[in-house]
Amino acid sequence: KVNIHNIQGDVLSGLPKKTQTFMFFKINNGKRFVTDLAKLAPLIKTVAQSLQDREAIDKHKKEKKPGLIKLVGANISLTSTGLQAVGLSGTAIANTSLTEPVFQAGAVSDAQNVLNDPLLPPDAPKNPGKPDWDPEFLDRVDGLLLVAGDSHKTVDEKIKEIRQVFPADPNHSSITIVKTIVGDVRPDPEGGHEHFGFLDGISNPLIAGFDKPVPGPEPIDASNTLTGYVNDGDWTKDGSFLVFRYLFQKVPEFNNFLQANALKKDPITSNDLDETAGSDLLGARLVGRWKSGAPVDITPFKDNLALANDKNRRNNFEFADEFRDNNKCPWASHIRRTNPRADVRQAPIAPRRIMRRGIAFGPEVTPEEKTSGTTQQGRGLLFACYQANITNAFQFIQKNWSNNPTFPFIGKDILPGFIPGVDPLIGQVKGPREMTGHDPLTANDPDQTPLSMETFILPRGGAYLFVPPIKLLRELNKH
Ligand code: N7H
Repeated sequence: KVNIHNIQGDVLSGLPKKTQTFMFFKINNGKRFVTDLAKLAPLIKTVAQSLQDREAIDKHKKEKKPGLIKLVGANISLTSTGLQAVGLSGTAIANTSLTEPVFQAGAVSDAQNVLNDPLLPPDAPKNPGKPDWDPEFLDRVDGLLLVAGDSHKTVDEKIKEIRQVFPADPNHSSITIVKTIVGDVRPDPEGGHEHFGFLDGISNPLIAGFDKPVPGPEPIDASNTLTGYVNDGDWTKDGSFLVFRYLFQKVPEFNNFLQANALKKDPITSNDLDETAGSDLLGARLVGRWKSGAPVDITPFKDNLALANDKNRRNNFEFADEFRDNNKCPWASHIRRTNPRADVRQAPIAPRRIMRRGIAFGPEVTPEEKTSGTTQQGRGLLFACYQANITNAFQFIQKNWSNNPTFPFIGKDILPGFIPGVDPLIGQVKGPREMTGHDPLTANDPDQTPLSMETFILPRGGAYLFVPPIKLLRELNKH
């Protein structure tokens, strides 16, 4: 059983949100910050409180009351430099989860050396050779305050409360906010859909003993999401690691690409597909789900809204039919890459699972953008995910699965000579961005022409953060 009073709310239940403000900060005075953290602790929403919020929302919906109830929650997390500023480095963190080298080295180093983020040229006037990110993320970032709620007004009120602990004037505050980003759930009918139009937030790991079981992947042990469950006496117990990625999406370009490469024939009837049907089928095969959320492993060639809306069926698949090939769902597709289910049955998958808590940002595509087919305003996903160890989870997914053209390894036995290619959404490679298996008519042909893809998702920032348990926020001054 997990201690729901000691875990920050976004980690397990997720803070309910229509909007979320991310405030990245630097610590000006470590000692004073430690004292301030104890003052901040009562303003931090726990899992127990988030669960109450969710119950209140359910009740409100059941009673068919209009509007949204006023709800807001704040969480805080620290990067490795932030932990250093409060004395949590060296021997102070020996034998705890915090020694993880990838976390210690930080997000910039990982993006540059491991994840293949696009880099600034070697002769760039500023930050040469560093990831091509917004400069604030290349500079020191010590922590993140996030505030999620039903409206900008409620969130701004909570930020005012937080500002009593951390006043805006840096001479009177232990921190300075260096970057603020606001995410917003898209307006209806696109609520819950990310900017490419696909329903998001369907598949997250269920925690054994915490979440209500739903048909689908086996629940995982809490130790895969929460820190401190492996070593006895680890005071990081009930913490977690947060990976944040500031991901811009090129929506008109993505839509044009789907149209230009629209699939031509219905694989069942052999009838010609019109452009819309052909591009929808291609999109579904790149993601592994239709825009509705229905998984192509269950409904490969035609969307199915009843399936998409059925929580007991829409995540209940394994990519494990008798062939296990690219016919129904390409090996490269985004959801098969990021959670390969039975494709990796030989190794434990639980340590790779991430708790995703992203939110969209930026405006809807404008008519001008649609006509010109080019992005003029920034939009995308404020990607956020929680895990007990970044190396085993987020980094592993991005590096060993999404970026790796020869994954899954079972492919070698099933279709010798076949190269699956990279995750069409987030795969980052130095060479050509290609995938195979996109067209059902040639899905398993080792000699097919690969689909050559532009980059549709561009990282512009990121941070690796530790989300302390509530007890540690209160008692850090004793450490
Ligand atoms: Fe992905 N998208 O909208 O197209 N993602 N993702 N993701 N993603 C998923 O099943 C998307 C990103 C995962 O358990 C869905 O809930 C976009 C990163 C994982 O079956 C959709 C971006 C990473 C899953 C998208 C983006 C992941 C998943 C289906 C960036 C990690 C669950 C909805 C802008 C490295 C897989 C659902 C499972 C699902 C999209 C980024 C990972 C629609 C637009 C960076 C683990």
